[in-house]
Amino acid sequence: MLSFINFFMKNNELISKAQEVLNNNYQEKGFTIPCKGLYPFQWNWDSGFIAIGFAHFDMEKAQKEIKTLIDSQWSNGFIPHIIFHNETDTYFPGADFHKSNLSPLANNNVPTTGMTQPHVLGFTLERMYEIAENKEEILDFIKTTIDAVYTYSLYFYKYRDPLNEGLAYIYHNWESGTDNSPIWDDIWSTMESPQYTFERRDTTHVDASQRPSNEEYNHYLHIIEVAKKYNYDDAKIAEFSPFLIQDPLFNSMLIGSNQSLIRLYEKIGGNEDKIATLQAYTEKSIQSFNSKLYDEELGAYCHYDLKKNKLIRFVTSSSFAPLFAQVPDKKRADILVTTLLEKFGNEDQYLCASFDPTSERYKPKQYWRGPVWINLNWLLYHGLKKYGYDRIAERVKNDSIELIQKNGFYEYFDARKEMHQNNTAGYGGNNFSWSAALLIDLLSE
Ligand code: 2M8
Repeated sequence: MLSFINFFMKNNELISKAQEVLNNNYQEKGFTIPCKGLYPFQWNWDSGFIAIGFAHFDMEKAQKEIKTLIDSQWSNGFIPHIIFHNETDTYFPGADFHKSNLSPLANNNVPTTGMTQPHVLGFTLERMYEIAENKEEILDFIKTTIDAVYTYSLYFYKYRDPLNEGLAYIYHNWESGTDNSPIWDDIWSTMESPQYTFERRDTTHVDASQRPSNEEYNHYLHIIEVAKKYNYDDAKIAEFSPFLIQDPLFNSMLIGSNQSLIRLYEKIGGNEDKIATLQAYTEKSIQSFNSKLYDEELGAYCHYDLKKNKLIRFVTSSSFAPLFAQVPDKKRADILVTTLLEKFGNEDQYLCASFDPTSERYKPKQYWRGPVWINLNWLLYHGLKKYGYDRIAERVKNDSIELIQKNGFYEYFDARKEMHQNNTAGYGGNNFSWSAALLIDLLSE
């Protein structure tokens, strides 16, 4: 009995701390920064996860977060990756570099980047609905935002799917959210990017050895220069960008968001045309996803390089995101989970490393090249639950909680259990918003 009470006290303490992190990162203009110093603006997919956390204790802030993000939408439905609400020179590259106003379609009210991030807005709205006590009030809010989110979904099918397959491409590694994943290494090795003169800011906030290299930043900047040359025109980007990838995480988020939008439109009533449109696109997406992005030999979904016309044959935490969007049938899901356990699931490892720990490219302390990320764990937890892998889902959830309990609300964590003896195996930024937000959500389950 006593240990049961202790357990609850510990969790309540953790929830209070998580709420404090979110409140401290919340800004007057109605959005939440991912982390003080390191990320001083509003980021697209961070905002979705953050809103889910706020929904548990401050629905007004959760709604504001979504509203502020949606207000940055461009006239073609696109919602950008960073919204530069405020001026600060503590982040590079900022608004002056991205120059969103080169595009005639850009938002006139606020400078942004000209790229996007994984589409989490649809399932964020649905999760907010599930959490809300007052269903009528939250549905009223959803009614005011859902069409913008629907237009965002359609943007991908209209402008990011040149082969008309139902699969969206990304043209920059920052669009993937998994910035310096080893997946991109072979693309960098074929690119001859200029050596730019620039001053990194991220490495003044956190340990430089855990961040991408300057060499990698040259490539990141070069792709943006190509997009700027064509005023962020999607068709031109599809033709000329050296980086063009169909990413399994990105497309799973799009499909998962569509599925949520369908269910929400059904709750609202009417909107049959929008439901039918979403259903048609989603079915097509799932079909192509299974025929094009699955690698039989690896037993996992992979990234597809549209420039080289081939799969990039590595397993990452993104390989399991299709479970969240119910892309595989049960038979294939079984194979996927076997791959997960074989490669990532040793008892001496926390689930789930961001890159295959059995690969030579695995770097357990380096950002998206190996550490565990709480948002990917949250997606994996829900994906596993949807297929009834409850025991493994519980493991992912408990690992996530333990990582935060031991180290604090870090941006990413070492997957190797042996590294956690001194509780110093949380890396990157501290008091990181989505780690706090999703912990609140996981503990509410
Ligand atoms: C990281 O990315 C930004 C660029 O978008 C950066 O390194 O400066 C990634 O982890 C990304 O997924 C995340 O949204 C962002 C803010 O947390 O940081």
